[in-house]
Amino acid sequence: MNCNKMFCYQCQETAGGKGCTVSGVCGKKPDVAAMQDLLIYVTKGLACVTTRLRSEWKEVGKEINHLVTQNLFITITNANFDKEAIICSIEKTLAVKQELIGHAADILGLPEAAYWNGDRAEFAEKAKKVGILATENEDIRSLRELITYGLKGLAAYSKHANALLQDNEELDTFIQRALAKTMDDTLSVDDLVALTLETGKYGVEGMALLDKANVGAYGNPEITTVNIGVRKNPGILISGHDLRDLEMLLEQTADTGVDVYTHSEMLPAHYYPAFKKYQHFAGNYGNAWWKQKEEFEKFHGPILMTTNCVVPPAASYKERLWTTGATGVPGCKHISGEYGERKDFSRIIEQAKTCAPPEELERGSIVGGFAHEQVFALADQIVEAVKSGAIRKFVVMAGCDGRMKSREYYREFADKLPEDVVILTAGCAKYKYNKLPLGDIGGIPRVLDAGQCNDSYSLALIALKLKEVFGLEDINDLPLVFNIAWYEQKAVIVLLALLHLGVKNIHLGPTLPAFLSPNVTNMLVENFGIAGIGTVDEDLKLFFGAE
Ligand code: SF4
Ligand code: SF3
Repeated sequence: MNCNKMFCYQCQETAGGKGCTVSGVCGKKPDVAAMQDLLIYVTKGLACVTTRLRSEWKEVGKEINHLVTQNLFITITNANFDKEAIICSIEKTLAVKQELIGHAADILGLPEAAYWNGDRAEFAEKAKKVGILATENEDIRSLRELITYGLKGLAAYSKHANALLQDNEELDTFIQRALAKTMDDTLSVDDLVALTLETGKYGVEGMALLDKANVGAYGNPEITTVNIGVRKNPGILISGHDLRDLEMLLEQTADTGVDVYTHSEMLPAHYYPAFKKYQHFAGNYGNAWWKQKEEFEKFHGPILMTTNCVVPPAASYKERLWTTGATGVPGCKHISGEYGERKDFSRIIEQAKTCAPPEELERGSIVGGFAHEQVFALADQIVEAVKSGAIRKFVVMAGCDGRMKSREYYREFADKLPEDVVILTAGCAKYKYNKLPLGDIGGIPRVLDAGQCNDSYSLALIALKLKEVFGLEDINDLPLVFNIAWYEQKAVIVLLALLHLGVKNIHLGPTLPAFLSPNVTNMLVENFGIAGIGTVDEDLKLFFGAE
């Protein structure tokens, strides 16, 4: 199929709940969307080749695994808007693929993506033929995209672990095998459903790998009060999910008179013991990603985006926006650095020294750090509160925040929860309610924040621990409901991981993914009880029997 328009429906804010065809609601333009489509295509081609090489017992180097995960990460919503950077990644991938294909003894049966080669003059034409709509059967397309988006989220988590020098060859092998299978026209709907569930299994492994990497490097998160006001020094704001970048920035800013603030998904960094020694680690500034235009303006100092979510910047602060890793914005400066290398942030620090201190947005503090070990340490207290009836239920409200008005649902839902219900959260969804005065139950805060979206893994471990403590057979017998907000593809791998762990009846909102075809939606409803959301009052009644 030759598709002249862009087509992207990978995130929750997709235009009209169907697909972005003229320009992305996120700001992605058609030419960038086309290069992202081609990058996915050539990466899948490379994955076909590496999967064949592995089947011939040939080794595939770590740098190839890293190239695959980096390419997937680049195409995540709000990560990279820099067409030239994406074209360079396509060229690099093609060169690597051409070299590797020569090592295969047998190349029969490989799809066209494995062979295709071209130069940049041909990229735009080729991209028109390899986008999402190239798969005509809507169920096959739906499952291929569901798997691909899950793999993008998994690649992101895997890359963060790689940055801390933790690799899992089995995980990379799976990512590439699954990518290759999305190009295999002989696979049936049933085969792809099985692959979707297998992706969830590796989702758990990927989050476990990252958890191990984070805890190994920075210690177990612990209960922490984080300042949300400002100090008097100039500051650097660091956003995204990459803790290794934060560590390097904190080291390099020590004794420079420049403070470091976290933004959005970087907030949970404050919960790790290793970062507490930095006196200039000042607090968290602002809210979830989608408010960044207004908040970055007021920050006055440089902003370092380590991962999604980047909103294309206004001219007024573009000079102060820096990217690194998989992120990119045309016209913004990018800090490079390979795994294990020290990134040089000196230019950002020099810029910070010339900037005014951040403008105060709010005052006070928020509390978090309820990852698995911290919650296990409180287990007796929590179990007692459940047994005595002081805590009636838990509600998992992990996931993403976003700009749609319909997401006000989550603030209202949290606000109206019965007072004997505790929220378990992770990801940037929490900004809808983490500053509400929800209080505590016998000293246990009613919002228990485990950390970033990948720390949903902690929530799963906590649920499994409660199941064990209460001697239950099935995780679904716990006094626990799931009301998850999604936006981008990391939430897709979290969802698939929860399905793999046997969690049923997850409510997903504010809307169900546009990439789920009616048949695939039915499959998820029938097998897993997946549902959307209703009104706040309807859902409160459904979950808690409240009026
Ligand atoms: Fe549209 Fe979302 Fe794709 Fe951006 S990432 S183009 S908003 S579907
Ligand atoms: Fe947020 Fe982008 Fe998903 Fe990591 S920063 S949760 S949306």
